[in-house]
Amino acid sequence: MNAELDAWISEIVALCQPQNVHIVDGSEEEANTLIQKLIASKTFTPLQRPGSYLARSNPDDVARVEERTFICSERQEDAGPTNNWRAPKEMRNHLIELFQGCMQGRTMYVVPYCMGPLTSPWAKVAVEITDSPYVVVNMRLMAHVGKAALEKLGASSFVRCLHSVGQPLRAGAKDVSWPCNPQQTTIAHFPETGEVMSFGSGYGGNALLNKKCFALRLASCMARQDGWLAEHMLIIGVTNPEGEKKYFAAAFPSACGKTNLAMLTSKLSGWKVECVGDDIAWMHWGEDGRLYAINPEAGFFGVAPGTSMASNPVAMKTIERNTIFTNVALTDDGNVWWEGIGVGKGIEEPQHLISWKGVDWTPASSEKAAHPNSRFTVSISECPILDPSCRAPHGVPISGIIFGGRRSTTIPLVRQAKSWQQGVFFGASMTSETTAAAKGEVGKVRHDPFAMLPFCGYNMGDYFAHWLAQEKPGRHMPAIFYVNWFLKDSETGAFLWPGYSENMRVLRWMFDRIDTRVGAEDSPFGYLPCVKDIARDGKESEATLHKLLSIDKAAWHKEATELQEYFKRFGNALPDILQSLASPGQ
Ligand code: GTP
Ligand code: SPV
Ligand code: MN
Repeated sequence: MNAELDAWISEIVALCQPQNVHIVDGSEEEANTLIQKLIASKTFTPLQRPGSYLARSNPDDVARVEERTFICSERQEDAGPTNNWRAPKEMRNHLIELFQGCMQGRTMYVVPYCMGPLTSPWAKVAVEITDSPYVVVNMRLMAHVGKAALEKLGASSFVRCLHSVGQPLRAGAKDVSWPCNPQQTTIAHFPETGEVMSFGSGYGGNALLNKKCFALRLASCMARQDGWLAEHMLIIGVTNPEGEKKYFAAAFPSACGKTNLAMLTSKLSGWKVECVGDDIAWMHWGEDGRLYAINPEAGFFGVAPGTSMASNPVAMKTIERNTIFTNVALTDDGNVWWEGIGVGKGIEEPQHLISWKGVDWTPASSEKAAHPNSRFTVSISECPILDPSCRAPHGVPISGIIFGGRRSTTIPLVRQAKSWQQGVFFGASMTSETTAAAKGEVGKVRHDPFAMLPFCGYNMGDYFAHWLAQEKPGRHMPAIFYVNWFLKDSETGAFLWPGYSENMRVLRWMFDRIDTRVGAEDSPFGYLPCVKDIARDGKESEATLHKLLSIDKAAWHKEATELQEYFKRFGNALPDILQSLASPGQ
């Protein structure tokens, strides 16, 4: 094995005092054993769906906890004004106390994993140590775990991810189906030493440390140093009726439509979308001057509510088998249910369910049957529209970058940046209403630059500068767009734009803009589409399209003034060009 890994395992065994140690090999037999264990501990309920299971979390452990997530760089200014910071030494001491004996009575799993195709020069191997078998079976679907990763690692150094649910099982104590420790939950990142330590939560990005902790927070620091980009972006291939293909990467905040766009079913004849990834993109410049993206993940961890045959038939097919569902509702015939699942199939709401909390639910219940952040975990290989180049070692060439947020007012359906600088400004100016993907109030507008607010591992001002610095002679800069699917009618509160498969019309406009095959209206806010270029027979009125495509100057002015104020918090780290682009009327 790897000497560094051996030493680290011994160190963690001494600290956490597990009952057993299990080095994960990634085999089928191993997965089956773990699943049997999860069924025995009542963490998993087998479903009437091949190879699929339901897990219900502790109701206090249902989403990422941003206020307990820390960047522990030596200097506070390197974490910047948007991250919680603690001095590494102080945080390490605090965590060592928490981790002391925390795995007593449990098995400690050592999970070597590779992010990115095993054959890719951009792939990275890391190791997660966890006391959660639920985490192991999820990681198995979302990354290449076990022997193959270990072989790729060889004798090299690696990022160390230590995780515990923070609930030791003392002699004679009875275990619970979802052990966790919400009072003490702490997720700490040490970018300078390549470590993550996460204590107390077993859910999603708090516990699957390969995902947000490694592939975004730590990887964004590595990317800054080595001149590449680690981004909260889906990756898709779009093919037009002539058979020409372009790849797009798109950054929307959590629960704002990445998985849905990544699996779009086109209603425009001859147009096709294929999926490379739905959440994270690692992008490097090729020798030909183009930007190439790989998906570091091998699976999806997607939002369940709202997923239906009408909104996302591809996701519905993807999750027909071999899927782990967490915090959805259970039907009386042993299947899954969530709010919105029946749309388009005409399925009626069941008269009885077991809710995500494990209690009886009827249509008269005041609570939701599925948690709004309930999720499915499934291997990307189950996706029926997987792009043929999905595992290409050098990635796919990106022609367009799309930013977007969830805003019920002010931000138009789509705009194109007139330059790379204006595009970076689009990303830096992103705002979105908060969602159930993170603990806290839902529906509150906040700044979420590049959809990276919770995921940038360093000073966001430096991150803006890193993006600006990507533009160099000899490089073919992707076109940049800013979309908003979520505008609402101010009177009825209904969405003005149908979204989902109809987003293909906006993708078509962007595709054609890249080769300037379609015109646009030139404005200080960027290029805006003409109504006729987005319209589709009978879909919505001309008046609605005008509302979607125009800019309310008064609302915009207010927004710009507030943005200038926001930018001030970055102080000297803010590139001058961004402050000047934020001036009203610019
Ligand atoms: P994370 O996995 O948290 O990063 O989320 P995501 O960005 O992948 O979001 P996802 O595609 O799962 O969508 C989240 C929610 O937004 C779901 O409830 C969707 O139904 C809804 N949604 C997605 N696309 C659209 C759209 O085009 N229009 C509208 N109105 N809702 C959408
Ligand atoms: C997100 O919140 O952006 C997610 C879910 O993709 S989690 O993995 O929990 O971060
Ligand atoms: Mn995400």
